[in-house]
Amino acid sequence: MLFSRISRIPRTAINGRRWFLSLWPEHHPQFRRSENPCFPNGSSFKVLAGSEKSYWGFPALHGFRHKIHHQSSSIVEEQQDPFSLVADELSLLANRLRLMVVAEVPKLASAAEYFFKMGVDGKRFRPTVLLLMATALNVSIPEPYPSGYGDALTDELRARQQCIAEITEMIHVASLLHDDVLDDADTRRGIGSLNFVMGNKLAVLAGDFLLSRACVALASLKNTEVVSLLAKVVEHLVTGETMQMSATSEQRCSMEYYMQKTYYKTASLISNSCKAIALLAGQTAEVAMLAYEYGRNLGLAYQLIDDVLDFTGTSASLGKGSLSDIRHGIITAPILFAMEEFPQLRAVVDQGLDNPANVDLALEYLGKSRGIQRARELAMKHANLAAAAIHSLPENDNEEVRKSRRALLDLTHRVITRTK
Ligand code: GRG
Repeated sequence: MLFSRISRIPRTAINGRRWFLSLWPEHHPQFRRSENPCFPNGSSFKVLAGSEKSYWGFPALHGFRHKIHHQSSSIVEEQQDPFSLVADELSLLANRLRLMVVAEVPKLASAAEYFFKMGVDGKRFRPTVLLLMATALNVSIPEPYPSGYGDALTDELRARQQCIAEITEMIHVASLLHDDVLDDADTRRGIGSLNFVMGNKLAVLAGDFLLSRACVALASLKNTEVVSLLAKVVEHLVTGETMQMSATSEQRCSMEYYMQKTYYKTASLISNSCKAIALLAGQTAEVAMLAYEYGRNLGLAYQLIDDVLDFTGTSASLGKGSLSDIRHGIITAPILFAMEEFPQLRAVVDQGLDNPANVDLALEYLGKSRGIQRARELAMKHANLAAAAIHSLPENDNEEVRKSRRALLDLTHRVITRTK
């Protein structure tokens, strides 16, 4: 079903690389530079090609062929793994990030680079989405432009959009560093958390440092709308975290409160960054809103599944996850749905989940309820809304654009079937 609308797009000539965006502000001198705008001195380095790892514990889907029907004929479109579609660019981005977080003081330098090292740089979910969104929103360059002009503009725009992906990743990692301090976590991404290895003070400072580097990169884009979008995201991260730590009993047991907190903590960053990608491309407010809606719903679906996996782990059975949320007294969608079926669960939660007996009792209620299933269904609803946003984008017959849109649709499916 995901591909139903794509199948209606007429497949005519492929435009090659000469895409153009309607409101390109060509009078701005900063758009003339050819190097990445995040690097004031235009640093250059080797590009590592190829995919470094497989992601998310998904079944390998590299290059499976997806059959879609077009008018009377039946055509086969290559469905690529979304991550491998941008693998080369992700490697480039990872290298640039390592350069962007270099600090003057050695101690700060080693703290700041900690989660940008090869192998511990996470799933790179956000930059993948953003790079795919950048291609998905490209539109063809009108013909009268002199030869080569369109290519230069396209490269400039791509560099600016890559910069958004880098900023987003820096904000994400900064929030992880601070989160681990607040949670007193001892592991992250399979290694010791930075606070555990270097102490709370350095972890907080490294987070601040990453934020400051993200701000400098953001300022270099000289787009105040994009700056305020991402500044808002930082506010949302802090608000979401504070909502979680200061919730009253009433708020902790409210689905509305949980969804708002989830938007702030998880979905705001990806949704507003998707919007920033659209704005840099000079897209209309309608398209920017669709990009935002895609990111918002994908982010919500992602977190809902995260909350399910905390109970189930890779298997479908309850209690196989880390149970980290419930043991920390964090009430998530599965428990909230279980509470609707078994209101007596509220008293168990209120008695305190620092008591292991109450955790066991809560899990018992959850097991008897449809909580896990309903949380999955809610995730599916948001994944479908994300897919609907992609289907609503203006039609485009460029093969690269179509491929990226298919990859974004594919991600909506992967987000709800992931096992880690
Ligand atoms: C310093 C910006 C800043 C904020 C401070 C602590 C805090 C306020 C906010 C915490 C926000 C937070 C860490 C939310 C969790 C978001 C989340 C879903 C993290 C996991 O993301 P993955 O699965 O992780 O993409 P990887 O490791 O793959 O990158």
